[in-house]
Amino acid sequence: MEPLKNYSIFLNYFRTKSNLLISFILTATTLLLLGCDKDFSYVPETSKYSLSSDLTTLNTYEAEQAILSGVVVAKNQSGYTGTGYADYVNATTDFIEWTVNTTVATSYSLKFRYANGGTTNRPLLLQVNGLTVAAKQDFTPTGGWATWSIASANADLRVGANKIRLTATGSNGPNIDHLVIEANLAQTGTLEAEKAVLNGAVESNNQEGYTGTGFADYVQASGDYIEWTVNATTAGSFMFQFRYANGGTTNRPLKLEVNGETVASNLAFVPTGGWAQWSLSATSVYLMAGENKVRLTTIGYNGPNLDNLNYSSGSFKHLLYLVDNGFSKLLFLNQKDPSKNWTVPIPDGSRDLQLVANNKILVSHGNGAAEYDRTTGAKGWSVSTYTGVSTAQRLANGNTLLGWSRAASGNTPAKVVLSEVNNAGKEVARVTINNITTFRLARRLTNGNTLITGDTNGNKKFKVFEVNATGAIVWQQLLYGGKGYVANRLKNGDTRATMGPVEDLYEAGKDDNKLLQLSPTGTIVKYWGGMVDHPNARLRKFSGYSVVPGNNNILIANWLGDGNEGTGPHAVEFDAKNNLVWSWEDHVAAQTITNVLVVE
Ligand SMILES: [Ca+2]
Ligand SMILES: [Ca+2]
Ligand SMILES: [Ca+2]
Ligand SMILES: [Ca+2]
Repeated sequence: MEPLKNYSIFLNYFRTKSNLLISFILTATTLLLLGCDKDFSYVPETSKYSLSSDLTTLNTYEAEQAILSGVVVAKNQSGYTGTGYADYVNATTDFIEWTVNTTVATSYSLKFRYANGGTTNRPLLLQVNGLTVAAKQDFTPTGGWATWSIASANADLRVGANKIRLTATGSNGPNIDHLVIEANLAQTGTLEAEKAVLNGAVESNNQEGYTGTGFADYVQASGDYIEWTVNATTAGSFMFQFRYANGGTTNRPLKLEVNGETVASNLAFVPTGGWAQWSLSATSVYLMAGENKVRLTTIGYNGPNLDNLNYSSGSFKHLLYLVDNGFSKLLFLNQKDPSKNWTVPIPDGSRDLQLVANNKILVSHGNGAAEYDRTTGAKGWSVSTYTGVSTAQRLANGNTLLGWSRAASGNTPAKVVLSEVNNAGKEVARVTINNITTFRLARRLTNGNTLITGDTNGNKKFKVFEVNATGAIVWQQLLYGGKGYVANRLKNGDTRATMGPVEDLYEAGKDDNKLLQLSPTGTIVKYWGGMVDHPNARLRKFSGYSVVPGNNNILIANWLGDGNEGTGPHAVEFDAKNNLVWSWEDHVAAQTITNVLVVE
C-alpha cells in the first residue's frame, strides 16, 4: 500500500461477522478511517489507528477473555497484552477455549503467544471444533515466565463461530497470553485479456481455442497496451502465466510493467505454431497488497494475441532446505510457517544434501561433510579431513560416500576419488576414476556402481558416467552439450541428470538448463525446464534438483554464480507438463544455491 491513497480493506479480518468494506487513508504510521458501507458500531466514523499496535491487535484474541476451565487469569508476570494471561492450574482437563468468527472457510495460521519459564516442553492438546489438530502442540521453554514467544499451528476454520481449545494432558501448561489468527489465503485467479483495459489493442474472437469471450489483438507495433488490475490480499511474490498465441515465425516481445515500474523490458512471446495454438509465457513478479496495475505494451513489434492472465501465490507453499555456496550457509525455508526458518553457516564448497536418519540432513562441504538437525540446524556428525569434496551420500551400510577430485599435475592424470568413510571418519574403501574433470555429484547405485557427472580431461563433452567398483566406466551418455551436475537412476532403468550452460552465456542448441530423463540408450524420454520453453524464467545454471513429495513436480536449484548473482530465482518448480508453477527469490537471504531438498 502507498501513503495517501484510498484502499478498501475487508473488515472480516477485524473480527466482524460479515464482509464489510471500509475506506482508509494510510500515512506512514496512521490509518485514518473514512467510513464503511454498513453500520459498524465498534468504530466511530473517523478514527485513527496506530499501524504498529492497534491494527495488529485487531485479530488478536486474549486468553484472559476466553472461556477458562480450571485455568485462572493472572497478571503477576510482565509483558502480556490485554489485561493479563491465562495460567493453567491442574495438569489434566484444564482448558482455554476461544470462539473465533470468520467469514472465509480456509486454512488459518493459529499463533499462540505464551511463556514457559520451565526447562521442559509443556505440550497441550489443540482442538478446533472438537477435532484434534495436534495431540501435542509444543510450548517449548522461552527462558523465563516474563519472556513471551509464539507457538503456531495451521488449522482449517469454517465460516461462522469456531471453537479453539487448548487442554492440559498430563503436564502443567504454559502461561498463554493471546491467540492471533491469520488466513492462509492462496491468492489465485484468471483475468481475461479481452476484459482488461485495452489501449490500441482490440477484442477479437476470430481464432479458436480462447477462454472467456475472446482475446486481445494488438494493432500498433508501439504503444498499444493491455492493462489488468490484480487484487492481492497480501504482498508477495506471484507467478504470472500469460496465455497467448503467436502464429508468426519470430518472437514478439512486450514490455511488462507493474504499477508503472518495468518488470521485464523484453518479455518473450515466442512462436506457438499457429494463431489458434495457445501457449503460456510465465514469469514471477512482486505485487503489493491491494490493487496492482499489470500492463503489457508493444515495443516495436506487433504483439502476440493475449487470451488471459493467470496469477497465483501461495498455492504451493514448501518446506525446503537449500545449500548456498556463495554465502556459505544452509537455509531451512518454511513457507507455511516462516517463524520456523533458520540459517546456519557451513564451510565453503558445499554442493550436496540429502535426508538421513535421526531427523538429520547430510551436506557435503569442500573439506568433507556434516549432518545438521532438520528442526534446529544444529551441527552434528562431521568429517573435515578431505579437500576438493563436491558430494556426499549416506550409504545403506551407514558409511558415507565422499566424492572429491584432483586436477592433472605433471604425469599424474586428473582424477575423481570416491572415498567411503565410516562413522569414525576412517576411510574403509576407495574407487579412483582417472581423467575425469568438472566432477560434481556422485550417486552409488544398488548394483554397487556409481553415477558421476563430468567431462574427460577438460574436453567439455559433458557426460553422466556409470563406474564400477574398480573405477572402470561401464556406461556413459552425453548430456547434449550441457554441463552435468547430478544424476540419479530411476527404478525403470532411466537416468535423470541436471545440466546447465557450459559458458556464461547460453548457446541455443549447444547447451541448456534442463533436467533430462534419459533411457538406457540415451534417448531423451522427457525433460523439465529449457531456455526455449521458459524464455522469461531467468534460468541461469541448473544444479541440484528434488522431487516434490505428493505431486512429483520437479524443484531445481537455479545457481546464480559466474556473474549472475541477483539476476533470477534461486529455485524453480515445474509440473509434469513442464509448466513453471513456483519459484523462490530472495537475494538478501541467499546468493548462489547449489542444491535443494524439498520435504513438503
Ligand atoms: Ca500454571
Ligand atoms: Ca493477554
Ligand atoms: Ca495483432
Ligand atoms: Ca480470453
